[in-house]
Amino acid sequence: MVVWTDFERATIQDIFSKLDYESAGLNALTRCLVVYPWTQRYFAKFGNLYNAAAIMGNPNVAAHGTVVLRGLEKAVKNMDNIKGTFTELSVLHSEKLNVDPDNFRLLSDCITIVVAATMGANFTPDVQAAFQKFLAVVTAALRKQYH
Ligand code: HEG
Repeated sequence: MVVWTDFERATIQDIFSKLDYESAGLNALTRCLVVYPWTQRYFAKFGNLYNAAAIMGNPNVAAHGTVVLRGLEKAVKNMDNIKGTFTELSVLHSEKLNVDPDNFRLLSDCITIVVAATMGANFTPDVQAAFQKFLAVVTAALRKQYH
């Protein structure tokens, strides 16, 4: 089981309590689809992903960015059982969506960049370490049902 310090717990709760899910979700997913264009293959039904402007203005990308962050919120609320919380989501990504699990880290890094850009100087090295630990645990949970 993952051990969280009080600082880590407080930091994660604090970041999510202040997060604007709509804009952070859109910005993180857009960044992922632009910087790692092969991730677009999973979102064929989203319509026009032709270039950065099209991705940024695509309402399906915006909606899905928010869905991802709402998914992360579940982990924030269940920090002592993230693996259990994401069992079904892991099966979905593995067996139905066939998402290459390496992509979890790529999207996680995009989320980190967006959060860092929003927090500015408050995104200290300690805060960064706590946030990246949280995303690493989420990624491990999402990978768990792959075989
Ligand atoms: Mg995934 C669906 C969360 C990474 C591709 N993703 C979903 C859903 C959630 C979610 C909550 C909705 C599940 C449902 O409808 O029951 N995704 C989620 C998280 C992360 C992640 C928390 C990692 C931080 N997803 C991820 C990555 C890809 C991907 C890296 C592909 C590059 N997700 C994906 C697709 C769908 C979901 C294609 C289905 C979208 C749809 O049908 O609208």
